[in-house]
Amino acid sequence: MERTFVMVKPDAVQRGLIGEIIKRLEIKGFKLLGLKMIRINEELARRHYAEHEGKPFFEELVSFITSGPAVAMVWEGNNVIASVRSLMGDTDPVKAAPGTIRGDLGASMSRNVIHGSDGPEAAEREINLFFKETEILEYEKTLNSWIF
Ligand code: 3AN
Repeated sequence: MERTFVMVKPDAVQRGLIGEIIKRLEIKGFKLLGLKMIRINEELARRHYAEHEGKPFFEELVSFITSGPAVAMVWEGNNVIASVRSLMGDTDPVKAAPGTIRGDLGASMSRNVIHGSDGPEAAEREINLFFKETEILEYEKTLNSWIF
């Protein structure tokens, strides 16, 4: 089954939104396989956001993402990558639809509370960047046949 990497960004940790964000993925029916609180260092931030290097917002993005603790997670489910992207909403919280995580909780493009992989290659790359294999748990959820 498909897996994705999700991060509760430092702004959301400071605002007390960890539980709210996890709840939205949990009640959708996805399975949490790995979770840890981390303080991202500059090297990891630059690798994670390598595709944005050179863009005007890149340095501010690195500085923001390293500015405080974040919560890194691996989630599993049918079409979990696209589904998490739609739960997240548009990158710009002003455009994100009400009901989405960014639409309800986000304030600005540079403080948009959550990251989720944007495709299968990114998901694999990001999961490997943040998690060791032993930190990802495999287990059965008996409810799965009622969800998918
Ligand atoms: P998404 O997180 O929706 O996949 P990306 O991959 O385009 O969006 O951008 C990665 C992150 O870079 C965003 N989550 C956001 O924090 C930041 N970002 C993107 N575009 C801008 C921008 N124009 N100004 C400030 N920050 C931006």
